[in-house]
Amino acid sequence: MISTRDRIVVLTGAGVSAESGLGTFRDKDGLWTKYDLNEVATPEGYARNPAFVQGFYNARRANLRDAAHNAAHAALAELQGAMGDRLTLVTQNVDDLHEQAGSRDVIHMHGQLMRALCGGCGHRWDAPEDMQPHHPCPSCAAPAGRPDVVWFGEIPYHMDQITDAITGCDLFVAIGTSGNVYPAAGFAAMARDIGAVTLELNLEPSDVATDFVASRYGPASEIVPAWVAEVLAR
Ligand code: BJW
Repeated sequence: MISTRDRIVVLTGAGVSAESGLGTFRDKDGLWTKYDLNEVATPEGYARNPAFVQGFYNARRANLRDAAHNAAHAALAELQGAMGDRLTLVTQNVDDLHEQAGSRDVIHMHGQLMRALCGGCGHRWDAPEDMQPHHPCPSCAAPAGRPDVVWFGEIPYHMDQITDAITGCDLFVAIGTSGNVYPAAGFAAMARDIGAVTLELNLEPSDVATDFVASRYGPASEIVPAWVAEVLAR
């Protein structure tokens, strides 16, 4: 039975922030039902219409400013407090609600909404409230500022660190992610293949549900605190 003495990797997705009022991507009313992902979440879409894409992310940034973390983020922060470095928290989310709840060293594999990236020199800085196309880089002055998020066709961040954590873990837990987007969707299979226990916590079975040996279904704000309480009690 897994306890706080083991090594745990937690992967979170949009479902962990859904009850904070941030929309998911693929659920009914999700972002990808309202926007064409090819237009707002690919380098090609950005090249076609940078003003539209910057506007999309400016609006997301404004939503995030009004959002507060929920009981699922808080429970994971509590678990990290008890486990220290034995817990690795990887998120696909570009929001900062794990940090708001008190988690540290969160691995943002798809970047961060509140950060900007220079497409020229790679410099990063805090994103202004409203980013415009051709936003000048404060380091190299190139008119190449863009949201520091990972679009389709780009390589997610921190892959070596994530792979190392998964191949050394005793338990891999995926929370609130549809298992639709790779490479994150392949992490459970990677963990299973090295002999780790795999657990899915989600509203409903994900696309990769068969890669998990255990699962619990319900709202993250309920099932995550309940699971964390069990681990802390062992
Ligand atoms: C609840 C809940 C509640 C709701 N409680 N649960 C085959 C193999 C490998 C790769 C590919 C492949 N085919 C195509 C690819 C490439 C592509 C890909 O995966 N495409 C798929 C569509 C097939 N992947 C890429 O391009 C990635 N890069 C890449 O592969 O590079 C190559 C490489 C990799 C590694 C090493 C070397 C090279 C990049 C992917 C970038 C994704 N970017 C986005 C946008 C980020 C910026 C932004 O936010 O705008 O990331 S897309 C979007 O999807 C966002 C998310 O992080 C990501 C995942 O979504 P998530 O979190 O799972 O959300 P949903 O909405 O899908 O699911 C929500 C879930 O929550 C649901 O299950 C609900 O039931 C649940 N839920 N309420 C609990 N209250």
